[in-house]
Amino acid sequence: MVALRPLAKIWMNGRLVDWDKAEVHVLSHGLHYAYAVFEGIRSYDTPQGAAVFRLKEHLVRLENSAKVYRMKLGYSVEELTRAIMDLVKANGLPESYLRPIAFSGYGTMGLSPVGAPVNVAVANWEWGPYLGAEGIDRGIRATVSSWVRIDSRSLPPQAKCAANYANGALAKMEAAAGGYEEAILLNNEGLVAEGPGENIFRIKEGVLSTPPASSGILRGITRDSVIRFARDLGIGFQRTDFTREELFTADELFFCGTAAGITPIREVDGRPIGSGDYPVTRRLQKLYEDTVHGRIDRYREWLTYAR
Ligand code: PPE
Repeated sequence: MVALRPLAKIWMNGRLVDWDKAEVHVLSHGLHYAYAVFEGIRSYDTPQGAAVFRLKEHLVRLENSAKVYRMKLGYSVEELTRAIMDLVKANGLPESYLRPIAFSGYGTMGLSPVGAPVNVAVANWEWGPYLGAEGIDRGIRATVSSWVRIDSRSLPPQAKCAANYANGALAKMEAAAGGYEEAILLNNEGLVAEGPGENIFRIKEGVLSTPPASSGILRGITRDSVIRFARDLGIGFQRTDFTREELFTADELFFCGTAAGITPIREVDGRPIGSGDYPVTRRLQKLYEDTVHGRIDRYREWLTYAR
């Protein structure tokens, strides 16, 4: 959670408006039925100024989420790229979290959004690491949730729809009430899926693994970057399901996501994970930090500089 500190502007339906003027009606369709698809993106300070990490991939995922929900965004990836660049410049923060969102607006009521206008907005704000800077350093304590992850027969997890986050919020609140920092959700098969806002990775005997897209997860862009890093660093990697008990017996576990970065998990349901150091996780964390901050030529194509 973060307390929002207003910035100057929000991009809304084609133009930059003052932060306080970016309002919607209480009878907006999407508010009632969660007919909203969104993204979470970050800009980082680099030696060449503010740069947005893997912007194209995030916007393509937004397009795909909209497609699943038969939503017409009305803006192309190029137009949204321009909007995001204009916003980053207007608000002047080199490092920020960016939230594009498309949702059904005011005009009709009833479950079907057909006939309701689609609103598209992008805001940004200052947001430190999702699970805390201390979490990145020391690791966090997680619990396996009693809530089961949504699956593609009910609510397609690969479409980043607001509705999915009701499932995540139940898990997150349950974890917090039990004194844990984050939840791990299992899928309908009882296999590990992901966190409410993060993908999960396991390391055992030097081999990195993560559940496949079919396990009921959002196909994370950070997850994809980590897989590429593993390949480039020569770390063994498998896309494979794992069970709850394989969490407990891992040498290392970590969560990853745009908001969370790469955050080690030091304990699951009271069981310490591995020896408490995270040698493989640390290598990936360092490469990730260097990459997003534009310090590595090899991954420069993942950065879009604000100009
Ligand atoms: N799974 C879920 C369910 C998820 O929401 C995220 C992003 C990820 C995996 C990681 O995806 P990616 O960011 O592309 O690597 N969660 C966003 C935070 C959600 C929230 O607002 O809370 C994020 O990290 O931006």
